[in-house]
Amino acid sequence: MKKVSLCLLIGFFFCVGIGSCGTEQEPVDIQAKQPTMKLWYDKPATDWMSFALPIGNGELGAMFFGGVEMEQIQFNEKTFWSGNKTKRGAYQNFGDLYLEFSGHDSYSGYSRELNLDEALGKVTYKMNDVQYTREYFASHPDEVIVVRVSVPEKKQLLNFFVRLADAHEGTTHVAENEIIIKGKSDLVSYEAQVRIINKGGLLTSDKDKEQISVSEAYEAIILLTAGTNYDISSDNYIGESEEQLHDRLSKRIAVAASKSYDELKANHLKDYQPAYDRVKLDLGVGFPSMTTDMLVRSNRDSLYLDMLYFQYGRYLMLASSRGMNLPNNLQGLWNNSNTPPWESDIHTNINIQMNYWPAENTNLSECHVPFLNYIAAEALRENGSFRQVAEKEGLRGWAVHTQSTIFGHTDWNINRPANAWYCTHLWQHYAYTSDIDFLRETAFPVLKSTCEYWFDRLKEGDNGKLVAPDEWSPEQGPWEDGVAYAQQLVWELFDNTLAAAKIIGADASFTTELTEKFEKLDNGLEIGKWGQIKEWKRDSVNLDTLGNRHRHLSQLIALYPGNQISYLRDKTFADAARQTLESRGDDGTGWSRAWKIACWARLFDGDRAYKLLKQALNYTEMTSLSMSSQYGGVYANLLDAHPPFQIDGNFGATAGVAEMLVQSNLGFIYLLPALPSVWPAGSFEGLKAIGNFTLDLTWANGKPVHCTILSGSGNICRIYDPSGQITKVEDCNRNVLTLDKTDEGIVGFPTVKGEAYAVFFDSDR
Ligand code: FUC
Repeated sequence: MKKVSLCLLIGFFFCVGIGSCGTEQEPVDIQAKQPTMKLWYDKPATDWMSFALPIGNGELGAMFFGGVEMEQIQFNEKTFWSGNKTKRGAYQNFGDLYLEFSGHDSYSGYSRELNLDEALGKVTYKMNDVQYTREYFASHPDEVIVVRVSVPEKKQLLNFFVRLADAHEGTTHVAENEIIIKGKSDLVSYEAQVRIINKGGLLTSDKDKEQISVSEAYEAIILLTAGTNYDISSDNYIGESEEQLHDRLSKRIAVAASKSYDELKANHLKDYQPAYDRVKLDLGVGFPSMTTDMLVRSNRDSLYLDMLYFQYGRYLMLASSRGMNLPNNLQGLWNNSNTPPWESDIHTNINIQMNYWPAENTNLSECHVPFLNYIAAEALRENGSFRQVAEKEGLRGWAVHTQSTIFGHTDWNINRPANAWYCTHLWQHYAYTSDIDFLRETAFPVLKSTCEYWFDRLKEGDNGKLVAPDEWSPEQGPWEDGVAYAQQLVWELFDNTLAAAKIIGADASFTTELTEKFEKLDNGLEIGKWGQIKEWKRDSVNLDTLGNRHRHLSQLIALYPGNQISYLRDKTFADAARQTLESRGDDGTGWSRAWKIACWARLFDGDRAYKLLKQALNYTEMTSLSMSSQYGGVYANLLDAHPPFQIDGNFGATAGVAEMLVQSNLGFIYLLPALPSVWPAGSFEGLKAIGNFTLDLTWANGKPVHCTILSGSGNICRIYDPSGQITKVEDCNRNVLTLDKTDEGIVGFPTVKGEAYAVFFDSDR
């Protein structure tokens, strides 16, 4: 900090020349030249799942079709669920906003796009020589979805009807410039409001037809907002009365309506872009001339598609996980059914976790927080259902079943190890941010309570080690003691909690018990008959066979997202993990393919990880539910296909790409650990490493050339450099640092919080 001001005193130009300190100027300015990131099409969408395009502000989301005569904007809000504390229920479709442009049947030059750089949808076409333009965005600061329809030169040619359709049996109220729908589900009351602001022309409302017509305008702004009276902090999950909900939404839309379109858009960009722009990826190719559906359908080898799919995951994260303390669900935020597959729920045996795999390392830590706060709220809720699951078994702590809802309801097969898996997310947030207050206040109470659950639950197995009794390997095989899935997750829990206990200085009796139990714990790593990581303890389980292509990789938790298996730790287990992955095959449901990207990246096999990335980008039109491993992939709108649409595969693939570029899970940074041969040169900006380091890197011929590391917390920085490629590290004043090198090839240097360091490489080595 001091050095920043000194630099400012000396003068900006001098500083640029020599490099300065702090975040303002980096010693080596790496600029990834990422082309425009945009999905685009030359036709309107005809199918919601595979063609419509998603926008969202973290809580409120919509899918726009871009129909010319009839625009359909289906929308959702994260808290609109059926069900209650005791009834499972499902995430609900909220409704549709329709804009009907009668007579727009012969048009030309149609384009429909979703620009990720601006989180902005756009539809343009020409009719009778007039250009019609629509823009769509979901504003986080103004809490509304904004649609603008316009024609140039103030030609008063806009004539269309606006309707708001409730996906339930609520009431509709039409006033001069607004439409309101409201009603009640099992527990929550809901309401949506639309406000129309016309420039030129006039608005006429038709109460019978429940629509408003816009006539002879040259511009119209349509604002949409929606919500329910759900409140996670309340005992019964309900906060406001219906009137209070109505007042809140009315105020929200009135404030938004008082702002100009330019102001709303500027607010949106100012909010979105700083977060999205933190990370850039440049693989050396430009924006392609073909539509996105053609790209994914017949040009899957495109490197642009790799960058786009990577950034799409980050876009979807910002669009579905900000604000309220609820995680994005199986479909993130977007759902057009009142009976969606698996209730579009919070699914605990891979899906919800995968949704957050890219949150920390792709520099969207704040998007992780809604999930983390949800975990803390439910795990520690007095008399909450998660605690009751444990209580019923006579245990302390908490546990969940495989399915769960926003009302704490949890059912279907008990999934005890999920509590440990959830805890790894709490720990990761600390590991990446070094936020000790978060660790002490939010994470640790949950970690401790979860450990207590397992202290009570574990028993001594035949091998004298502590094993989790009666467990399942999702989602196949028998229930038995010491299943790899449970052991490996409890191992991560104990490992993380012990580290946390030391950092915050937890009470000695707990730490001692944890240390003892950890030493006795079976770590879930055993090699089986065909050289695999065993999924079950007993050899007689007839599913633990070569060629079992089951979609879950539960016995490989220790490889990814866990940390026990690595070629840098123990070759035998890494080889066994490879054997297991080979046996599972390269197909799978959408999320299964995505998981395999990260697994191969952890085995440092870039080309195989890349093959899986392309497998994840397998074009499909299959929208009905299938458990078969052949149909997984993506739709034309690049939403992941389980099938059906399930967003975990999007997030998993983004995390997988990040894992190919940087890993930091073993106590040091490994740059380009799994670079595929098709990415020989490139650069990235802004990926995060554990210890709160932000990395920019340029590489050529498959090797690092320059790296800039911003130290967010002043931790010691350690980089894996087995072949001695690092020639020097300079601080922001170009002082060459003395490096500490270990026999294992790890180069370390102390850092100062807020300062950037330049790492230079000899790429001939
Ligand atoms: C898990 C998976 C399924 C599906 C479901 C939502 O149970 O095994 O493939 O993704 O979650």
